[in-house]
Amino acid sequence: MKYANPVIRGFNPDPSVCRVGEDFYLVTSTFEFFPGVPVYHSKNLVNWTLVGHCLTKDSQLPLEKASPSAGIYAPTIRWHDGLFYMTTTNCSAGGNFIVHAKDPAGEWSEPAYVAQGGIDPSLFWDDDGACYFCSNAGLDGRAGIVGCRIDPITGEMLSPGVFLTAGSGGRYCEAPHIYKRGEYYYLMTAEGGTEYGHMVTLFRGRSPLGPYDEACPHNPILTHRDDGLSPIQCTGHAELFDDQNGNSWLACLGTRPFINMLHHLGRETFLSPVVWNDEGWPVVGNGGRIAPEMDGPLPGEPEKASFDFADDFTSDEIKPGWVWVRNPHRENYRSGGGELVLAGTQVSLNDQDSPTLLLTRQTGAEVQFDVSLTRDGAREAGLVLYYNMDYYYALSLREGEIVLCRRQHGFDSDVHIPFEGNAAFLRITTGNQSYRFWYSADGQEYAPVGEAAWAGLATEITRTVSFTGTMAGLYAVDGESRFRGFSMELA
Ligand code: 6LW
Repeated sequence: MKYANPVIRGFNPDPSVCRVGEDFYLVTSTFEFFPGVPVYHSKNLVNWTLVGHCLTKDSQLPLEKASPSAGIYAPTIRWHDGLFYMTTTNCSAGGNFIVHAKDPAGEWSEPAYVAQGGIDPSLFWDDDGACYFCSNAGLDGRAGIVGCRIDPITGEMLSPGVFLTAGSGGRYCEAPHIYKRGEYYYLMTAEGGTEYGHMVTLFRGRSPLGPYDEACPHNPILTHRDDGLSPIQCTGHAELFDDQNGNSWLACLGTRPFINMLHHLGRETFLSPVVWNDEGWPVVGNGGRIAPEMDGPLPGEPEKASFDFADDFTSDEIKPGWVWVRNPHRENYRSGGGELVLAGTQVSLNDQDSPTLLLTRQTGAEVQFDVSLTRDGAREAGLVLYYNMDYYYALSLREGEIVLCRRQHGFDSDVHIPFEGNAAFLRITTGNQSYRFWYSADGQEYAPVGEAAWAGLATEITRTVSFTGTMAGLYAVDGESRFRGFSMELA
């Protein structure tokens, strides 16, 4: 059966998957955004529905003053004996922890913190019921993967950390996952860093804590590092799993650089079929590469997928699919009756804090965003393309003017257009690798405000290392504003 990659579009990196019967659950990392760690469900591995988040309470996910691309790093989801477990790292507060739940849609437990450091924690249960934990903690000055036995409910380490592997020679050996297959324990890692040299490597041994001294002869089992012309790049950080029919699959992160060597939609989730060779090693996709269109024995017929998003604000709840930056002040967001009321505070989009800002992932490069608003008391309110507090394009309605602010880490450029009135329609379209910004008084005739390059929101141009992707959002500063009819439509 043919299907299209990526299967989950927009900023959704570090996929981890578990299966319960015929149901698959997938989680991704969320950094400074809240709620943390979305849980997607699928029956056919191609169409994924957001069913909830693992970290929905401030007590589970303290993000106060979290730096951009700090917060929640790669998660692992597992199911064992009637319970779901998710382990991840809060790089801003507390380090590695495990939460558990009966229902993956929530609620999940409070975090059980784990003493072992490093990022990319992972859990593995052996046939005897013993649970193992591994992360890229390094040991005695040696970088690499370290594992121990653990109590997954309390987070208590039940054995000292043991060095499992340093990888195959690439930098940043991380993303460890242990699997048992036949007589072997397999340890999969990512190496090379999450950028253009990213890769997935595999090792095996005879016990869960190693030694993992046999490397896959065709390592790396997945990489696009030598395939600069591929529309998919940076593939790595993967999960290997079987479906109910015994077919194997790999979910991984990758990027779509719509501009040469620059990507602005974040790292996304891709799927590849896997076959095992006679020596007991997996062959991923097309000889270790994946493609925008692939063919495989899916466990269910794929349906035509839509990656559009819209909200008419008729629900009293903030609709799933919206997220906040850092812990939100929930009283500043009111949805219902066809309107979203945002109560702006003194916190602006530039602050390492919690502005009044509601965001959704941009899922395609060619896209149109629309919203209308009435600026009641807000000093500034509008529609923003937000990468992080240092990189965004904000189209706003202010007293007597429409303003486009293009923020580039201290090198801002603004366009000001006189506009009388308290209500406006705002629109963003795309063309020639740029965003185009528009406004209208009546929702019929739109006038241009200006343009901004996609490249300005690309991960590769951020001044500090960043791991996230462009989101579209609604915001207000210093007073209230009412929004109606938000939509993101892909071309
Ligand atoms: C993640 C690490 C990685 O924890 O990037 O690409 C880090 N892989 O495994 C942030 O997503």
